[in-house]
Amino acid sequence: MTNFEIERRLKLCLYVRNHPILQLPDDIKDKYLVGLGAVLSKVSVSSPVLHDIYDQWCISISGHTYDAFFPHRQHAKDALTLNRIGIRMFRLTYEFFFDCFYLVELFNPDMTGNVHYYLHDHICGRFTKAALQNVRLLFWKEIQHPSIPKELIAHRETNKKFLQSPAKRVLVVANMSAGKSTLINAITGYGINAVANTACTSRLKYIYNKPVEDGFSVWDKKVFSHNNNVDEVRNSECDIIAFHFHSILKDENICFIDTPGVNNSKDSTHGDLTYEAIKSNNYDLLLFVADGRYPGTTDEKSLFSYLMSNTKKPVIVAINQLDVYDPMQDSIGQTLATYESMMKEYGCNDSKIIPVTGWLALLDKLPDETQDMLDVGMEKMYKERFTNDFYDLPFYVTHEHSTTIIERTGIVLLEQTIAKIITQ
Ligand SMILES: Nc1nc2c(ncn2[C@@H]2O[C@H](COP(=O)(O)OP(=O)(O)OP(=O)(O)O)[C@@H](O)[C@H]2O)c(=O)[nH]1
Ligand SMILES: [Mg+2]
Repeated sequence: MTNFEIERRLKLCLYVRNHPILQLPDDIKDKYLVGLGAVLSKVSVSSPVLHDIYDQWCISISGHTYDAFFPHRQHAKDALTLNRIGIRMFRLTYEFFFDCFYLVELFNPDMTGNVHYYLHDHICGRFTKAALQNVRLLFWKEIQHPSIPKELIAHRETNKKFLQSPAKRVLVVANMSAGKSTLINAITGYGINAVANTACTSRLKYIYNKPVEDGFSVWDKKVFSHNNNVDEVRNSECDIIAFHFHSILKDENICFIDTPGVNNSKDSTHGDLTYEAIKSNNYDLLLFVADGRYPGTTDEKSLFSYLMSNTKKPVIVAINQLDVYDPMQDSIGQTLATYESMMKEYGCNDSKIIPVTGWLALLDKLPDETQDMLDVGMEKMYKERFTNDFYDLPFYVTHEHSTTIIERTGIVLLEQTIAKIITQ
């Protein structure tokens, strides 16, 4: 699979909340989904990728998979026969044809012609050919027919928005333990990245947004899987993951790339990976995470100087970990000034600079019931602390006061700034 195909597969949302057959009795659903498997496997020559898409669709509709992904003409024909509930007789023609075209289109948009050919020549009878033509027109010429269920059309539109083009990429770089992984967790709203005090991230990790809530799709050691448990995903060491962000960026076709800290003296491959990624310019925006605890160290200056000589993309400087500052001893204004002069020194005049605390922003976004007691206690204590205007982090840049804690952590301003740059 190419990188774009992997990305496309991961961003796919297959959870369908309002499929018209959801409320029907099990025997009708079973007949329908078994027939769907027969058509999809025939048209795709039993592709494992489409098999997987089909399984997700079945789970979403009936809660389980079917052992039915093999060519079977009679199964396909059965799905189009009349159903009876009480005195009501009906055929699920439009729904069935839509699903056949749609799932094949998600697998490979060039193959919808095969769907039409197979259904038209081998499956349809006299009562169903007109419906087939009407559904075909949607996938061929985007002509909508009133009998095609609106909720299914909406599902397709949602996916289309994200599948047509590659995601905008934000490369996140810093020295070790500046808080890159934590900040990405805070932006996405899930503790998806492993975080530690010691060198933690050892390779590039791609984190994609999905258009709607649909669990976690993971690409791990060249295998695709789907999972609903964030703890399992965090421990899976996967390289690519997609889920719906809990963020201002939730509607953006966007991907964050987490990188290893560059100044790991024990393992220089970490730095090499990140330097290569910076130099590749294969991203749309670079997010430099500065460690606010030690403003402008030699290591930080050296990385920043490398950036300025090697990137052609816009840069945001997020000064992280400002929650550790003490109003009696430290000055956030002073730290900002240190970074502003570092940026000037290396010829960077148009970068945005944003003070943040990724750690508190993440705690604020995570529901209490998913956190341990210690974090809940810390969150409470720090939220109280953040009522002090000293910790109104965006104020140091915008000079406008924010009221909510989440705004005060700076994460909202950071997300807004990212959105503005990638949509320009
Ligand atoms: N107090 C505080 N701690 C933070 C913040 N952000 C990160 N940390 C802590 O700093 C340590 C390092 O955070 P990581 O997110 O793993 O840092 P990283 O830059 O990804 O580190 P590497 O992957 O090893 O380069 C962890 O113990 C985090 O909990 C913050 O905003 N405030
Ligand atoms: Mg990390």
